Amino acid sequence: MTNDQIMTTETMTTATTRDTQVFDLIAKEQHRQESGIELIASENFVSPAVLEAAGSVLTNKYAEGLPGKRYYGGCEVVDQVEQIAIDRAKELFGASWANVQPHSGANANMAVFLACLKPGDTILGFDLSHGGHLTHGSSVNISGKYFRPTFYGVERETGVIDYDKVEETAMREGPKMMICGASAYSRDWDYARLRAIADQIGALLLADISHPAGLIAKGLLNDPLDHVHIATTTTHKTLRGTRGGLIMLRNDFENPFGIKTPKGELRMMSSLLDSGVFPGTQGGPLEHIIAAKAVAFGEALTDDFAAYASRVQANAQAMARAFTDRGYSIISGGTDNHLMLIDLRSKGNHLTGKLAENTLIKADITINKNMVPFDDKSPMVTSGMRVGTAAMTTRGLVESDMERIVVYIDEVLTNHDNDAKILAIREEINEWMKAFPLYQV
Ligand code: DSN
Repeated sequence: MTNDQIMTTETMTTATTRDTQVFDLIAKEQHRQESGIELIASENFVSPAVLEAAGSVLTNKYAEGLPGKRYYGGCEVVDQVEQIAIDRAKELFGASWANVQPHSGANANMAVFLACLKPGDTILGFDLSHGGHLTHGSSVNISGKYFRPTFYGVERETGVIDYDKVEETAMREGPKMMICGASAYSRDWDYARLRAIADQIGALLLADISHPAGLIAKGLLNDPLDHVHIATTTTHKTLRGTRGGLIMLRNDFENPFGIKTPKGELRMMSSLLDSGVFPGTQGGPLEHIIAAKAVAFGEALTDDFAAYASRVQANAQAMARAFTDRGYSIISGGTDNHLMLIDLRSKGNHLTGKLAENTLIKADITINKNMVPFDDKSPMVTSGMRVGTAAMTTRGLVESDMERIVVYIDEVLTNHDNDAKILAIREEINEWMKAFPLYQV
C-alpha cells in the first residue's frame, strides 16, 4: 500500500465496508436481546444516550491520572467529562469522594484491596456458595490467592445471615477487612451491625453494592454509606449504566496504616484509593465509558429513575409471590431487592440449575444457574437458578407481567423434554416482546 492509499477516517467509514463478520453478529445479538425475556439479575438495558456515549470518540483519548492532573496533553475535554461523572456519582449516593475509573466491579475491589491490604492479610467475606461474590475471597480469584480468606454465610433453616454468627467469626478470625455485599442474596443488609462488629476488631468495612446500587441510590434499601468505610459498585446492574465500576467514600479519613505524604502528613484514604486504581491496578481510564457512566448517573438522578427503581422492587416481589404460589422454594422466602435465588429441588431432584438454564434458553428466557446455600451439586450443575427484574422493568413490564413470565417458566420446566411445547412458548414470547421495543434501529 502506498501513502496515498492509506485510509483516512472518511474512507474508513465509507469503506467501513462494514466488517460484516462482526456487525452481523452485533445485529444478531440485538435481535436476541429484543425478542427474549432477560432475567439475568446482573444485566440491564442502557438508554440510547448511554450507548452513544460509550461508542463515542472519547475512546481515542489516553488520560492517565485524574482531572487536572494527567500524564498526557489534550485532556481538557475529558477532564470535564470525568468531573461530571464524579460529581453526579457523589450527588447520587451522597458521597464526598468518588473514583469513576474502575473498568469493572472486580477492578474496583482490587483497587481497594491494594490500597488497604498487604499479601497474607485476612479478609472476611460472604461465602460465594451462599450468594457472595468471586472477588470477596474465592480461592480461584486473586482475592483468595493473595489474602487469607475467611467467610460467613446464611443459616440453613432461614437462608438469612445471622449477624451474631458473623460477629463470632470476625472475633475468631480477626480480619483486617470485612466485606459485605453479594451476587445472589435477596435480603437487605444490616450495615450498622456490621460496622459495630468491624469497630470491635479494628477492621475496615467494605460494602460492594454492585447489585442493589440503583435501589440504594433511590432510598429503597438501607444506606451503606452511612456506616461502611468504603463502598464499591458496578454501574450496569440496577444502576442501568454502561458496564463499569465505581469506588466511593461518604467520609474521607486518615489512613490507619501510617502511610505518609512527602510532607510527613498521613495520607487520606481517598488518596490511597485513587492510587489503588491508577497506577496500582489500571492504566489509562476508558473515557468513553466514563462519559457513559456520567450520562447514566444523570439519568439515575431523575424522578423517572426513582419510579423505575420502585417498579423493579415491586416486580421482584410479584415474581417471588408467583414462584411461591407454584411451589418453588425461594432462598430466605422472598426478596427485598431486585433478585431471588430459587432452590429448584423444591420441584424434584431431577431439576438442576443446568437443566433449567439450558431448557429455558430454548424458549428465549435467559436466566443463570446458581449454587444455593449448602448445595449438593457442583457449580457447573447447581440446584438453583437466579432471576432478577431490572432488565424487564426497563422494557416496561409490570407486576402482572411477572406472573405471566413465571407461568411460562413453569410450563417450560415442567415440559423440559417436550421441544414442540417449548417452541410454541418461544413463539408466544417473541410475539409478546414486540410490544416492548428496546432500541429503534
Ligand atoms: N457477574 C456478576 C453477577 O452475575 O452477579 C457478578 O460479577
